[in-house]
Order: sequence, then C-alpha cells, then structure tokens
Amino acid sequence: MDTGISEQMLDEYRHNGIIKVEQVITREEAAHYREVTLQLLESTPKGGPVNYAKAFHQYVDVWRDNDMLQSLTLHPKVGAIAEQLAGIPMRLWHDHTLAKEPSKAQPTAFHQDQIKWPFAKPRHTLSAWIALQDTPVERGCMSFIAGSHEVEDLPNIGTGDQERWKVEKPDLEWWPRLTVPLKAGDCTFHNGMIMHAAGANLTQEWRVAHVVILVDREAAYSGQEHVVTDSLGLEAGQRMPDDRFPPVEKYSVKG
Ligand SMILES: O=C(O)CCC(=O)C(=O)O
Repeated sequence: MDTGISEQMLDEYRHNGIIKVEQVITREEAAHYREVTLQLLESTPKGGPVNYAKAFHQYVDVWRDNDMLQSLTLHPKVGAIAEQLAGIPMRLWHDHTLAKEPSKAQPTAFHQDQIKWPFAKPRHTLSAWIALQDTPVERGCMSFIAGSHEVEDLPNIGTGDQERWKVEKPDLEWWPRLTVPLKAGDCTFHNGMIMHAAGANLTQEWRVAHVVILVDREAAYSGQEHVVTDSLGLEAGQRMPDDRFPPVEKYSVKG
C-alpha cells in the first residue's frame, strides 16, 4: 500500500518520536465518525463503559462495541503506517475515544503512555491520534516534547496530574515542544514513550479524537494491571492472543 510516508518523515519520527500525517481519512469520513461517536457517547448510560474525567471522556475498546468505529480502528492505512514507522509487525492493543467537552474540559497533563501498558519490553508501541473535527490549539490539540521518547526513567504520570512531570524531570520543561493543530481527518502518530499533553477545550464544540494504539506483534503480556486485560485470564509471559488483539496483517478478522 502507498502510505505516503517518505524517508524524511520516517527520519523525523525516529528523531522526534512523532509525525503528523495529513488526511489519513477524508474530512467527510471524519465528520461521519464524529457523529457516530457523539451519538454513542450520548446513548451510553452512566455507569457504562465511558470514564468521565476533567480532561476528557474516555471510551476504551470502542471498536468492540460499534462496527462503524471498528472500521476506523482497523483501517488498513493506519495499520500500514504504524508498521512502517515501527519497522516491525504490529498488532492492535486497544482504541479509545477521547472527547473533550465544549468550553470546560481541562488540559491533559504531560505523560508517557507505554508505562501504563502491560507489556514486557515491547520493541515498539505507538498511537495514531485521529482528529474527527478541526482541532486547533484552542480546541485541545496535542503537544509533544520532541525526542523525549528516549527518556526511560519517568514514573507513571496520570493524565490529570498537571505539575508532576516538572517535578520528576525539571529539565524537560526546556526541551523543544511541538504543538500540532490538526484539521479534520489529520492524524499524529506518536511513540508510546514520548511525553505528550493536550490543551483545554476553550471552544463551543466537542473535541473528539479517535485513538488507535498498536504494539509490537511479538510483545509478551507482563501481568501488570490494565482495564483491557484484567478480565482476560492471560498468563504473564504469553503472547497477546490474535483473536482479541488482531495483528495488522489479519485486519479483516473481527475481534
Ligand atoms: O487527547 C488527549 O487529550 C490526550 C491523548 C493522549 O494522551 C494519547 O492519545 O496518548
């Protein structure tokens, strides 16, 4: 598949830990998926799968509950770009909707993702963050600390814990930062180790992101607690089961 990823973009990803890919889906597709997502959030009863927090409302593994959103999560282009950037075969780990409420959603604090996930030394993890509407700075686009995917000694920082990263590693405040506004259908791919955050939503519109997370296909389950794996009865050290965590090469198969 022609993913449109050039050698220069690959170098940029390796160097900074993040790249922007324009129009991974079209504006029209983004508008459609946004509508589906907002309807799903609205029709999901309180106490159900949506976690409501000050920074965003989060629906984990939404691909398993909604066939239309499944087609976005298992989008062949997203999978192909992920494998190209990682340089190894990858599988879906999970997806999530991250929706910031109009006017009142707070910033998402700087954190790394991979430390939150139950894998023993995966060779690569990454997220595709797809904007389902225009997402300028004021609507809560993401910022990344360029090159911080090489930093390995940080603790697990919560997405609401605003000042913690500065306490843990004060010099990071002075590293170059990339703030990446996205148009509807644009996407950032970020390394699971990069420090990243998102701004508050100061606009009158929801900020809806569909985030697809992929992991090294060979990664072993570590046994660390995680909402996606806790109920699956996996043994620490085993490979992630293909039927539940589809490898990119098998993306036509439903989980
Ligand atoms: O969208 C956000 O507010 C944060 C997203 C994020 O942390 C992620 O996709 O890893």
